[in-house]
Amino acid sequence: MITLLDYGAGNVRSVRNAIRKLGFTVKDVASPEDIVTAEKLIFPGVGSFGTVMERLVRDGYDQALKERIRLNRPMLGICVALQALYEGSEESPGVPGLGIIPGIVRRFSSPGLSVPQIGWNGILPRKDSVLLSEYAGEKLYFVHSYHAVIDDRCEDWLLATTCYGQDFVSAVEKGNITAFQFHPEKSGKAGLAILYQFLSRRQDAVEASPPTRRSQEKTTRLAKRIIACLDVRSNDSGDLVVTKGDQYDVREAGEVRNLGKPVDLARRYYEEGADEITFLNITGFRDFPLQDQPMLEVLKRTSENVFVPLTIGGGIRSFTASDGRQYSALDVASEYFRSGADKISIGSDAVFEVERYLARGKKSGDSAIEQISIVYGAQAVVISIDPKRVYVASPDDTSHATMRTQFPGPRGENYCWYQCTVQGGREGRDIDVVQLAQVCELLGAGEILLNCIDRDGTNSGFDLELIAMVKNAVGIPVIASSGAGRAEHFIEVFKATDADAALAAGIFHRREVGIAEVKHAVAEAGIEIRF
Ligand code: 1PR
Repeated sequence: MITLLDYGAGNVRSVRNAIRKLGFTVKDVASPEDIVTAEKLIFPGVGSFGTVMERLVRDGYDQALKERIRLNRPMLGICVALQALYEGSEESPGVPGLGIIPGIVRRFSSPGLSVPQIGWNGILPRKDSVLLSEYAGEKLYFVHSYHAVIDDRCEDWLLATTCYGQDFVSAVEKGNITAFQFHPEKSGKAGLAILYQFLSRRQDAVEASPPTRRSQEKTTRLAKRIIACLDVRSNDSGDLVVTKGDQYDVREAGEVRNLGKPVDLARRYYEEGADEITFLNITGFRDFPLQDQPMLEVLKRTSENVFVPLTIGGGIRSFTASDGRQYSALDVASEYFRSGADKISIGSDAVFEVERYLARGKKSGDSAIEQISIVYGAQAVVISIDPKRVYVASPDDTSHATMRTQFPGPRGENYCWYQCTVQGGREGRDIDVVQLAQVCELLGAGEILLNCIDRDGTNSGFDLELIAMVKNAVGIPVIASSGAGRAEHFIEVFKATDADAALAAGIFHRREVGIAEVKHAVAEAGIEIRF
């Protein structure tokens, strides 16, 4: 029996599912007493440092955790839970942490580094631990903007370090208390193997730790991610299907293309090695997602068997239901997180919000991006952009950010800008992709999913000019999307731009190119990848 500390701040469903998948039963903490007495406790850290600490204090859980740690009863903390063991964090100045480990958690700030760190990185074990005894050196999934600093005062806690711009603490352990900055429940089979050690180990096993496998490597590297994307909608018979458009047109001979069932395809991509899976509810803009039970069900069922990060987009905005009840974008996002999503992606609503920001000249404080980012952390908020090329003869012909293109327009125009669209590309707005990306970053978004309507479904390769332009304009990770047709296109996008991840749909759905084939080709080209 494993006890789970769910304080309602995010996706705890994945941890719960991972524990169940490994054959254990889960009990929820119902009182501070449960925290102290549980045989084994998992403390998943989701949300911002301030939100986590506020909820712990509100429920009297902070004191109970301190007591449990004093008694050295087995506990595994994940992500922000590791940070909560420290005295405080730059993320939430003035909010005290549990103060078990000396020091303040800092923000990543090396020049040129995408923040948050999102993706698969390695760890360098610094001492033996039962939990890492089966760890075979694979990469594990990290998602965070803040990190614990290596400090002589914490030597007795240091279990592993990782490099991202600088070396930081990626795991701590003392006696029966362990915490990881990475997410074992989202780290595929390698993560589940580590989690299993915690779930199954005897309480006295720390003394008998077998040696942890040590890498010859002196550093670790974040891998470029390969993401499989599933555009989902109901077909004309009302079944929820994975579809795929050509430049966003998903109908063929009048029918919505049906490329498979969402849950089955997601599972297939997990088995084939996808680093993340993204679901886009492509008609979400016109339906109210909380009434779209099948979509929530897809997420719930997928998260039972898929242990890599899941992103869901489509329809994340405020809404008034037919009974007059108001739902905020945060309500919609919260339901998605509760159903198993790790990140949500906002499309149309982000464009409208940026228009409001530009008209007002300041933040409103109540935009979907700000609200969700404050509660769940920037890393949980992805902006899905659907841009289209607009050609101009000269940069003077528009007020938008233009670039000289290698692919002149129909009338020989040598310049273009990228117009943002809403409602699945149906409507263009007077706003360009650089404005959108920069304002969304300012409002608290943690990642950009950069589609391209001109390239979508064409198999002609990513729009490298677009990707380089956006990546150079922001400090958050950018996922290159649209146009992948061959494994070489992935090599090209990682060599020609600083894209953090590359996403494809059509080639994977039609089995034209496999995820493993892409990964091997990218690795052979000398690019860091996770297998
Ligand atoms: O506006 O917040 O409701 O979100 C709607 C979401 O649905 C947006 O993320 C938008 O990109 C997406 N969407 C809407 N309509 C379509 C459509 O295709 N008709 N799909 C659509 C966008 C684009 C990619 C695609 C890549 C890779 N899909 O995600 O998967 O282009 O494809 P490829 O590898 O086959 O070239 P909101």
